[in-house]
Amino acid sequence: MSAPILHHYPTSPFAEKARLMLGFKGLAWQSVIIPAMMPKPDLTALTGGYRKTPVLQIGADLYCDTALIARQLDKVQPTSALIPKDQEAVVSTFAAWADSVVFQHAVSFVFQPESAAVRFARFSEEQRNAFLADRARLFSGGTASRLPIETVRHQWPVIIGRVERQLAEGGRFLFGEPTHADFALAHVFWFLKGTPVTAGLVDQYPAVSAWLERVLAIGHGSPSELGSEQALEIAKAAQPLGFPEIDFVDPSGFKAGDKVSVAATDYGVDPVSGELVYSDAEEIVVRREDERAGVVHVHFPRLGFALSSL
Ligand SMILES: N[C@@H](CCC(=O)N[C@@H](CS)C(=O)NCC(=O)O)C(=O)O
Repeated sequence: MSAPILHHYPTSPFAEKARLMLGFKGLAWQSVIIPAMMPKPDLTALTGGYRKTPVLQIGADLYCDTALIARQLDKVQPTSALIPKDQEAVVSTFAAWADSVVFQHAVSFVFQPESAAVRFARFSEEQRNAFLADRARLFSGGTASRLPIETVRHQWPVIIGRVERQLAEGGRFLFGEPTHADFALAHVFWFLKGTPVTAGLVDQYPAVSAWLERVLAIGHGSPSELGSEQALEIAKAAQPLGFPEIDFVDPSGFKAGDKVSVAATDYGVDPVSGELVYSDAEEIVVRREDERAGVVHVHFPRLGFALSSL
């Protein structure tokens, strides 16, 4: 198996989640730095249109969304499971909540005017406008919308207070050993701590702060740098992986061989078109061909993604 390649950029919270999961697994990985906004021509040549950050590449297989990246890392390296089989429901459900509800709270806090001013301090006016226009496009057409700051302020003590009370009882991690749930929550708090205006939303909770230090101390392992052109060459030279024999029947009647498009439903809803080659209860895989990337399989989680006929 070729080494996992993470397409990411330093300030992305979901990328931080993936970097920590790679560090936790102790895998040798390669790092491709991608632009923080569109266009991302080398990334989308691989994914067929999916633009969110991060994306994990293993040879000619592309894994979109950190929920699926966690599952794939468990397949690559089954020891120290991110999603232990006997905690599947609690860990995956908690992680999905952290990645959506808690993250959306953090987005509203971080982009409130006082905090955005600090975050954008080093941007020129042109860069700031370009970034805001890109993020407006990112959110158009999806179900997610920016939560009002009054709402997130009002609800924050519930969200972080529950975690604080649980951790104050003495657990080093949320559910025993570190799992997908810890990384899904930690990247959101890391995001808040990235700006002095929002850091206090985490710092005033001592048990959460001590837990966050433990999770971040896991680190990123030791990635080696790779250019995006080289990542494309690696994909082109590789064959996509095969699939297990399963008897899953898609509830909407899709079958292997159908021409489909897959898109996130919340934001970043750019569709990826191709041939459905595999689907199970968790995952949807589309085969597509690109001049520069060759034949690739693009993998998506079922949860949070819609499948439609072309
Ligand atoms: N559900 C996705 C969310 C990813 C996400 O929202 N990433 C942000 C960066 S933290 C993003 O894509 N922003 C726009 C961009 O990078 O172009 C996941 O788990 O990977």
